[in-house]
Amino acid sequence: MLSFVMGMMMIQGDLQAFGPVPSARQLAWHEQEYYAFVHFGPNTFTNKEWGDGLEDPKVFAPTELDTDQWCRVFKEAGMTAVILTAKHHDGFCLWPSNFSTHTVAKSGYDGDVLGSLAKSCKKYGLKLGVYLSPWDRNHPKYGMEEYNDIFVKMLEEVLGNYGEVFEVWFDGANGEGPNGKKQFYDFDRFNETVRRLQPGAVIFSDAGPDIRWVGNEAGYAGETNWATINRSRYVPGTPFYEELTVGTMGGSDWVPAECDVSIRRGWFWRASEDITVKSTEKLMDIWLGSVGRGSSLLLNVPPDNRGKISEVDVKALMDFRSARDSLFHAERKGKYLASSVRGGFENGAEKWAPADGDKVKKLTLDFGEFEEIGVIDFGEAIALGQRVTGWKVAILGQDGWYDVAKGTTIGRRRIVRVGDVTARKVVLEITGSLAVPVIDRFRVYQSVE
Ligand code: FUL
Repeated sequence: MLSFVMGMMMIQGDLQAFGPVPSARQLAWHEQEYYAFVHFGPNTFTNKEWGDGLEDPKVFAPTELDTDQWCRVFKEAGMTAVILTAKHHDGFCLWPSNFSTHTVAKSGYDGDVLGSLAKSCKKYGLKLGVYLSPWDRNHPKYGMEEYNDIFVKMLEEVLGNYGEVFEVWFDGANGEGPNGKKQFYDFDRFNETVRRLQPGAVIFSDAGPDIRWVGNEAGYAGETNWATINRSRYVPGTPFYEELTVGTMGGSDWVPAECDVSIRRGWFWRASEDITVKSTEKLMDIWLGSVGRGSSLLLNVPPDNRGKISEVDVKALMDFRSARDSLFHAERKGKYLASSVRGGFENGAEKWAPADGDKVKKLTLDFGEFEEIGVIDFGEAIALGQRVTGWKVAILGQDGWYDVAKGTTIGRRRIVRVGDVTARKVVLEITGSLAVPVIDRFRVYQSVE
């Protein structure tokens, strides 16, 4: 049983936080795990990935826009939140902004897409996030200091009028505006605005401050995945791809990675890419490579030109949902037994920290009889910092003991698929750590086809 003393970050016994630890807003974010990205705008109607900002806003004309349908689908898919491209690089605002003429108010659609999504999110119990591209290929003031004021005012509209926002996604792209000029973004002001209006929201950009990009758009975190990096190395627009993917052991800042990827080839919907919608096997591999490595998965599911999530995407999401349900079909409970137990922890419990001097550091789950198992799911108590540098999982099968997996980091969650095997005991061994390892999850499940 972990019991936290507010402010001091101490738990029962003598354990204190090690290194940087997540803030309250980051801890809440870590719980989200799997949520939807929604790229929607004029590009949905022009078959482009990057609109040039010269498009007639009237092209944006969904005939059956239904944000309830989006949210119903996302909820049934097992997602917890939605992040909408409220403004992409073309500058088109999906809310009727007073600070641009390139908005939904001048479009072929009569309504406020962000407002409608905010209502649907409430109705279906999903959190709402917003993507706002600082790069704006339409705004006449882009490239001038005044544009920073305008961007802050847009942020104020988006963050002040639509209820609680859980994440603000600042895209890193910085190209030329309509007059050929580039902008020096005032990120300090942008971030202050988010903190002022939405203190609970995490801020995403290439390197935080709260959440980092994972360094690729394929949806995978590194096999080794530290939630820490050295943030002072970064200035906007210079991502160190390798560090973003893997993090830095002993890094000075808690900035966990978010894995973003699209369910289809492009970020925006187009009919010709229906055949590129990812298979269940691919989505599962991505999920195991993101959520299963202690990261989160931001899966883009773009609405079509009717304004609905298309049938093929809905089917892919539901098939993937049932594949996850089958993987985690039934928990196989047993008795926990540790090689040693630190004062303050109960022996026989899933939450475990070994005593000093324990050279073995093993937590065993004993089913008492042979069981079919398919997946092993474990994690660290990250509120105390990320500690483990090496782990191994072994199984007692009908022919004796054998190793099934080993790795470096654990972090919030590690998921190891073992195929269908028979086991009487499963052992998690900690082979290296920066400080006393603190495990708060060690579960085993039977999978079905
Ligand atoms: C990138 C953008 O340029 C793409 O259009 C997309 O929005 C992706 C998620 O981020 O930086």
